[in-house]
Amino acid sequence: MRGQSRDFGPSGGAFERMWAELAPVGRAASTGGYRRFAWTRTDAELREWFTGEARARSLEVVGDRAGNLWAWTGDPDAAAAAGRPGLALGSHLDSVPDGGAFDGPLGVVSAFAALDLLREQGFRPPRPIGIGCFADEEGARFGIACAGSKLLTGVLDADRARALTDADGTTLAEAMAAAGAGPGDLGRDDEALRRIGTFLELHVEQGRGLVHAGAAVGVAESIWPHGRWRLDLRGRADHAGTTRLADRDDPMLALAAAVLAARSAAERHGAVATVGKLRVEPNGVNAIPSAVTAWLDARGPAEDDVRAVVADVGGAAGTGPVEESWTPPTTFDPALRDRLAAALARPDGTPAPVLPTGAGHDAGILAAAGIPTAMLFVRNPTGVSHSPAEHAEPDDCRAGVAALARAVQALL
Ligand code: HGY
Ligand code: MN
Ligand code: MN
Repeated sequence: MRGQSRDFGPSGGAFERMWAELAPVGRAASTGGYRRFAWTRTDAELREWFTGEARARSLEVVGDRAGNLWAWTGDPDAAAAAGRPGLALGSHLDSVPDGGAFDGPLGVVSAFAALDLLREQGFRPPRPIGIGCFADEEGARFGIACAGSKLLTGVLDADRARALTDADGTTLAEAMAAAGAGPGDLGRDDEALRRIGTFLELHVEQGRGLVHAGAAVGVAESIWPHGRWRLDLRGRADHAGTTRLADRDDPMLALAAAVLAARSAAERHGAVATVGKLRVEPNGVNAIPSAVTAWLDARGPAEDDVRAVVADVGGAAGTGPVEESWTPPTTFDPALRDRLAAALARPDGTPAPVLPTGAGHDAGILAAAGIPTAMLFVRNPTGVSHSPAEHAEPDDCRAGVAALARAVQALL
C-alpha cells in the first residue's frame, strides 16, 4: 500500500516507527484511502497517538478552546509573559474522504522527528517549541475548511460551529460531547494564541512545483482565496417511467448545467472549480429526484475571479449559491519566507524554491490572525493529493525533517 512504513525502507528510526503506527488508522482496505473525520473514534485514536508521542518526549500536552492539541517544550506561558513566545510546528491528522496518507500527517510526524533531531544535535532552544495538531482541517464531516484554526483565531463563530451538522444530522456539539470534549467552551483562545510567536507548518506539496524545480523542499509564498458554496436544487419527485418529459421538474438538469458552468466559468476567469459532493433525494434509480444538493469548491489567484465563477454557476443553476466556507488569500510573511529560502538553500547556494498553492492550510489562518507564519513543502512526485495515490518519497520526507530542523534553528 503506498504511503506505508515499508516505503521508508529498512533504516528504522522514529519517523518510520511513527509512520507505521499511523498507517492503519482510519484506512479503508478497499482503496487504501483514509477516512479520518473530526470527533469520530478514528479521530480519538489519532489524538491518543499524538498525546503518546508528545509524552514520550516529555512534552506537556494542552488542548485549546477550539479542540486543537498542542505539545510544548518548556513553559510556553512563562516565555510568552516574558515576551519570548514559542515557535510552533505541526499540522493536522484528519483527512478528506478516501484521502492520502501524507496530507497533514507528514507535517505532524516531521515535527516530532525534527524535534528529535534537534535534541540529538544538542540544540537548546531559547524559546519553547510547540507541535500543534489542528482539529478538522479538511472540514470533511462538518463542511468548514480549517475549522480548528478558524475557531482558535475567532474567524469561525462558536455558536455557528456548534450547530454545524454532518450527513446524519449530528451537530458538532453532539459529536464533541460524544467524544468527551466539552463543546460549551468552544471559541477563540487568546491564551493559546499568546504562546505562539511564530508558526511553521511542513506539508506535502499538492502540486508538482518542486518536481519542476528539482528540489525536495520548498517554501510557501501564498495561498489562493478559496471557498465552498452549497447549491439547493429543488424539483418534484415522480415516476421515472410514467412521467412525460414535458411534465417533469427534474433538479438533475439544473445540476448538470451547474457542473458544466463551473468548468467553463473557471476557464474563463483563470480559476478552478469543482463539484465533488452531492446529495440526491430520494436517490432512487427509478425516481425523479425531489431535490439535489451540490457543493461547489472554487479557488483562484484573485478573489474577484473566484466570486465571478460562483455567480456564473448560480446563474446556470437558477439558484443562489449559499456560502458555507470562505478563506481569504494568504501572503506569508516575506521576511520569514526569504529567511527560510536562504536557510534551506540548495548545495549550489541558490535559495530553496518559493511556491504559491491553491490548497488551504491552518498556517494560512494563523497568518491571517497576525501570527508570523511560514510553510515548507515536501516534493510530491505526481502532485496528486486528496487521493490514496498521494505520495512522497522516503528520501524527500527525510529531507523535509532535516529542513524543518534547520528552519527551527534559523528562526530561533
Ligand atoms: O481544501 C484544501 O485546500 C485543504 O486540503 N483543506
Ligand atoms: Mn487537504
Ligand atoms: Mn492539509
